[in-house]
Amino acid sequence: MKKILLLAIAAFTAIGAWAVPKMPNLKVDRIEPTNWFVGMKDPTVQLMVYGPEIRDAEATTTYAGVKIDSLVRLDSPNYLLVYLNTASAQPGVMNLTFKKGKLSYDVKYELKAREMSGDRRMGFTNADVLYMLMPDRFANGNPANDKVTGMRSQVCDRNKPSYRHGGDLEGIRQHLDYLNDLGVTALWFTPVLENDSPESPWNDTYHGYATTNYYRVDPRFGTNDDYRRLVDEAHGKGLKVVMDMIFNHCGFEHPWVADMPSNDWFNTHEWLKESKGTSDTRGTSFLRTSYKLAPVLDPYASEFDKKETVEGWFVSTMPDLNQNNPHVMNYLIQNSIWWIETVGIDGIRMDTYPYAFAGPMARWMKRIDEEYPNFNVVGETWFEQPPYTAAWQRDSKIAKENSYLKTVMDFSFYACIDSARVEKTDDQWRGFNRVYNSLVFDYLYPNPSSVMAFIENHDTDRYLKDGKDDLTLKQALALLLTINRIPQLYYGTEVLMNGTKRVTDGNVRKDFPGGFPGDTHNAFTSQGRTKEENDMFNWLRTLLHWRKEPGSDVITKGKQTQFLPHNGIYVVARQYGGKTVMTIVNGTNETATMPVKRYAEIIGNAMVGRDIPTSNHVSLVSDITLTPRQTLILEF
Ligand SMILES: [Ca+2]
Ligand SMILES: [Ca+2]
Repeated sequence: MKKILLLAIAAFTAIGAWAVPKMPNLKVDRIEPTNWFVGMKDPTVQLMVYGPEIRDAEATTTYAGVKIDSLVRLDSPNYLLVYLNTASAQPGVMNLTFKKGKLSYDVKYELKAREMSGDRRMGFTNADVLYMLMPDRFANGNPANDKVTGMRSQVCDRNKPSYRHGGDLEGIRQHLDYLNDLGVTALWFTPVLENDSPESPWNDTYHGYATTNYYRVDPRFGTNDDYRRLVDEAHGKGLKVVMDMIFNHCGFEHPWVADMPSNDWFNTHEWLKESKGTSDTRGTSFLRTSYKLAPVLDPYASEFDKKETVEGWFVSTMPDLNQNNPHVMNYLIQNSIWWIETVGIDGIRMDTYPYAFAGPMARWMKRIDEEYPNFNVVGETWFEQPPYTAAWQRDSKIAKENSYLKTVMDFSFYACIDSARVEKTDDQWRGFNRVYNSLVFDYLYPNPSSVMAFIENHDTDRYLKDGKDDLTLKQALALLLTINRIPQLYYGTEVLMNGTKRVTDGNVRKDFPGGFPGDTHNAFTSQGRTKEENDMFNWLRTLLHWRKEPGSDVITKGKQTQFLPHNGIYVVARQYGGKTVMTIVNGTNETATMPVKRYAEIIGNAMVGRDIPTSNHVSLVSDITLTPRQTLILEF
């Protein structure tokens, strides 16, 4: 009896729900891109319109020169894609009218004049030295934005290595003179876009790789206007800015996750669920990527392995975007152009490059090249064998398809230099032999001068590990800054910052001393630095400033010659316009002798060389004796 009554109530409730007519609704919550630009080589733009049940609306405009090419209705009722053609439009605020039955909704949409024309000086080359930093960990210029009301995380705690520490764009802006004094020429900082995720032990958000809004700087770093101001001031001081972007995935709290625009917006995979049954902490089915990039280029790779790498999620909080959906890719391509036009960035560092679908990524690179021929993009290609990374560089003869990616990262150099730090250079495989053997493969790169090298970054141990050994650090930096590469430094190397990932990634992402309120140790000033820090800073500063001199085109254009390590000593030379630079490193912990006759083809008639960092003069007519782990960068 009781059961029947309950059923009756349920039936009544259901009928009641049917009986109440639904209020018709038509409203636009947001449009992305938030504005667009006229004068682009490709005049079409995809507007992603967000609004409850907007999918079934019609869209019109009466703005002169703008034509609506098509409307694309996705699986979710709450998005509508409007493709505009702006070929003959003038800058101004256009009207867009959305209509559904008798309902009508008007919005204004701005078409700005294009600011960053194709011939503007931009991009970065081997004449630059990139300085990579993490905004949360470099300097806190505005303690008022450390916690922002309304954000999901309200934690800012410098005692916790995996939580936010309060650094921001203002902190970077306040230290541009420090960076200029050090002598770097370009800044790459980890992503600055909104990462509005809850804080949890598995979900640190300070690193910025889980975007929740592609058109907004995270308010804990500042505003979009702050970003523009920082770029403008950096340019005023001769510093370029490289923006870190992620096309492979977004953050779990991006609105696309709760309300998927289309069923194939993300790579979700029923087939993977069945085969591995993985689910994340929130119960969402997903498959983690294997983190193995080999299958992407492996001629023998199984379809399973390829899919797992490219379509698996990076982590449970980073849903994997499906770039094969052309609307997803249009969204991402436009987003990169929007930031170039809006803040004037000089380059992009693309995260997890081979984890995204290669074809659509190549389409992106071609589009950027068409709009900004001088622009440069470096892709994170984390594989430690040069034949792999070489295949990702534009115009590679060993790739199946052209990536059109101008710059790749040299993880081989990183791995070799890391091993050479502790290994004696003796047989033909160990120590600096590794670096020699790695550079051999430059015959595979279409453009070795456009490969980016580094000795550490935010994802690796610090070069120094837990030590402070500046002798091997100087060896690594001397090679990094004189071989045929675009060099990239990591913040704090200049003041001997160390740490390993053994316990937490936060240990390789420590706060820069002096960047935070209450710091008693201030490494931003020579007075605040210790003697050891000043020794390292000044050594590097001298080398970086020398590298910027007009006469240093021996570095950018010079022919490179390397000698097989002999007596434990590794020598690489660069020569151009009658000038020679010879980088000499003693890869042993003993005194070693360098017989000058062996290097006669480089030394020629020169009698003496000047060591660039110390200005000491070294005779080239008699054999050179090197102290344990000594470095010389001789110019003659
Ligand atoms: Ca702050
Ligand atoms: Ca992917």
